[in-house]
Amino acid sequence: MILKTPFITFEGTDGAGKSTQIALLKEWLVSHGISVVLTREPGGCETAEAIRELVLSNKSDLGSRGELLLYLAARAENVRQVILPALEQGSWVISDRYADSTFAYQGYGRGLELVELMNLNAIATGGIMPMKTILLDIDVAVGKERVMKGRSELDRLEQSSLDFFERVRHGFLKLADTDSNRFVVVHADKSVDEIQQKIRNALTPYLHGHS
Ligand code: Z5A
Repeated sequence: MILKTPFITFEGTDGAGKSTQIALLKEWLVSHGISVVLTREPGGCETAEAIRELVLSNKSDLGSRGELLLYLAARAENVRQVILPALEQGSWVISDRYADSTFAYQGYGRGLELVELMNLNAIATGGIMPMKTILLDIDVAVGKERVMKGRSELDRLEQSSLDFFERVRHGFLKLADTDSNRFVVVHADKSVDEIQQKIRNALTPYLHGHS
């Protein structure tokens, strides 16, 4: 399917600063008269938010395959209920995580077969992939430190080992390397403003003709 308006995703390991950057990007786009719909994964609509609770809960005893299918079920609903309708109405859509999180976390992190994940993801999304993906790349220990600040409890995923997050980070970088037209890799150990400027520079070419 050819998308009329930009569908942008943000990816990265924990604490990379996605939510912070997405909020600033939205302000900037709105100041250019662009209608923006934000979503996140897992989540975005009521059904997918219910799946989010289940998949991130410390009480869930999930194996890799059960976890994978829950992320994909949440995505299918996010695409059907939020992403596609917004794109069809001419809004830009920005998603905090999407398909590349599945490839990086369930593929490189958990060791599930990448080609199978890509096929299953295509079933969940009907083949909808982002126009641009901003990968905020950060040292996993630095990201973890940011996430831990002011938190008394970590969720099921956040409790994974540093080794796991290293594999995920490496996975994201490999994905970016093999699809360099779609990915923009931004080093996330800089100041919030410096990172935001790089993101805006990367998206400036899309401002005209897409508002
Ligand atoms: N997951 C999966 O396995 N498979 C899938 O298919 C999908 C997801 C879709 C979702 O967690 C989990 O599900 C996630 C991947 C997995 N797992 N883990 N672990 P989530 O949505 O709850 O969490 P997250 O996406 O990882 O977000 P986050 O870690 O909370 O962080 P963030 O959005 O990237 O960062 P932030 O909230 O903007 O910033 C974090 C802190 O750092 C905050 O205090 C900021 O003020 C601070 N910050 C931000 N930027 C900076 C800079 N530049 N310098 C210093 N401090 C900063």
